[in-house]
Amino acid sequence: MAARKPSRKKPEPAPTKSAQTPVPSPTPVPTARSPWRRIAIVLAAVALAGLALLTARQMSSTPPSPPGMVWVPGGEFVMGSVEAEYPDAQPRHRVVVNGFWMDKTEVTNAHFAEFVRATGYVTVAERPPDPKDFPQVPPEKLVPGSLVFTPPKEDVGLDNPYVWWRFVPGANWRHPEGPDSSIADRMDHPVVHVCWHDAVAYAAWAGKRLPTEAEWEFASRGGLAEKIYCWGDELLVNGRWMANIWQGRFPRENTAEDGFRGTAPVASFPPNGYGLYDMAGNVWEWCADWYRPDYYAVSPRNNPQGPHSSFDPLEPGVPKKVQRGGSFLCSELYCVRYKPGTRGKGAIDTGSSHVGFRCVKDP
Ligand SMILES: [Ca+2]
Ligand SMILES: [Ca+2]
Repeated sequence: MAARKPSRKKPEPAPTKSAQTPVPSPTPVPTARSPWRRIAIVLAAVALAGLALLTARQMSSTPPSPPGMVWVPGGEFVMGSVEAEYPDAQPRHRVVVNGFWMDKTEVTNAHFAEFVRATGYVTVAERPPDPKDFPQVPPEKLVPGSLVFTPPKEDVGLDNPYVWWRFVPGANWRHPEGPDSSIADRMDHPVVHVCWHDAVAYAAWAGKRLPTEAEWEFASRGGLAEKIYCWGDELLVNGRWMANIWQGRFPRENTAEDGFRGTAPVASFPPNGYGLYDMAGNVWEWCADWYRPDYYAVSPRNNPQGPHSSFDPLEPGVPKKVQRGGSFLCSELYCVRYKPGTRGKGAIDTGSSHVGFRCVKDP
């Protein structure tokens, strides 16, 4: 009888790296290579830990933004306008600003209502004017109120703004067009009829401050160098309006092609490169600086804070602060001051239906 040929057991497949079930490894047998592998692993771990620490330190240099704000990194930029019709925005000059946080949007009616609820603050437009400040005005005419844009019925010349601005008794931030108007359906619109003092009071309550004019312009440019608009060099982008300004023949005809005849809810248009909304149009925004038309010739390079006092040759006795960004009343035909290099100004005790503000905060 022939001897039975011993069968060869089919070998087990060798485990592969892709095996789903881990096979318990036997007690490791020291080899000549293993100490070096362990050293390499330890060194790699140390390197990774160092990298993680470095990254954490870098991140901690820009801590998380406070609610509703974005970080605007500091930097150097060219401030001002090349356009000859804006001599107060010349000469263009190089400016460096430090980084800061800025409110993403204009301060809204909802924000301002929260401030008034918490503090009982009464805006300047809600207070009766002091007869000492207006000796020529009969006392019975000294009533609280504010300036409301009131379009004329027919075409008018563009050289006299008093034609379309009217003092309305009882107009204030709660009643933007007068006592019969309301902000009930405009809580997400920018607050208006706030003067510079009102804006400063809000900022102090919020633990913030008003931006300097240089910070405001740097922020509005959104990281783009020397562009005409906050978003580039073209007014319309793919046929779309990029800001709430005016279309039609100012001041009589308002076609509202951009979707809004007056103020718009904040952030109705795309943000700029820093994530800031309405840095062009919607409402003018108060800055911290006094206004002088000749300041750019003497402005320091680093973090300019504005001149020590105000002077506007058009109204020499009226102290004015800078306003920036233009409003829903700006158009290509009249007041193109929604462009980032241009400037506005306003008496510190006077608001109107197209002036608001936003705040900044230091790290
Ligand atoms: Ca509009
Ligand atoms: Ca604005």
